[in-house]
Amino acid sequence: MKLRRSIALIAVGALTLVACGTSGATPSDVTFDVELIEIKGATDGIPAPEPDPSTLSSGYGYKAPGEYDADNPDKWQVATYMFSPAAMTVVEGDEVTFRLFGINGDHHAMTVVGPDGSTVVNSFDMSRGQEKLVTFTADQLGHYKFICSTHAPTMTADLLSVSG
Ligand SMILES: [Cu+2]
Repeated sequence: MKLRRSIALIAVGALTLVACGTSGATPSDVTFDVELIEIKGATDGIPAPEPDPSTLSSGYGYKAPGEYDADNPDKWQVATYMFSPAAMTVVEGDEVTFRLFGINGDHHAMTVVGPDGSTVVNSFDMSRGQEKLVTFTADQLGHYKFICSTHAPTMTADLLSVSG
């Protein structure tokens, strides 16, 4: 009888731990400073890339040999637009604010898509030198995608919403 009672108490304790989750984090307000940037790399030390990177994404830039540097016909350059940071984590239920700042690129058209594919933040525009605040509640578990359609498909950021 005592053994059965002990087993029952252990089972209840285990179920309680599972039901309460593991991290104990509670939803709060979270702000991420996200910059819209462009990074570039140039060389004349290796052959030019094939295919032309600008055919792979509107987020990739390419200046071919002869186009990049008139004084050096072998030199070429690649570039890409990105969000920095591009990977963020929140607790489900957090009120998330992106404080965006446009550093590179004259124009970006962006949206936020939820884990279920629904639009969480409608498309909005940003220009170089602008700061903009975008706020939404991360009320779904999983990956939110922050997408720039001007430089798709490579200018994206990922916000992972985890269980508290
Ligand atoms: Cu962009």
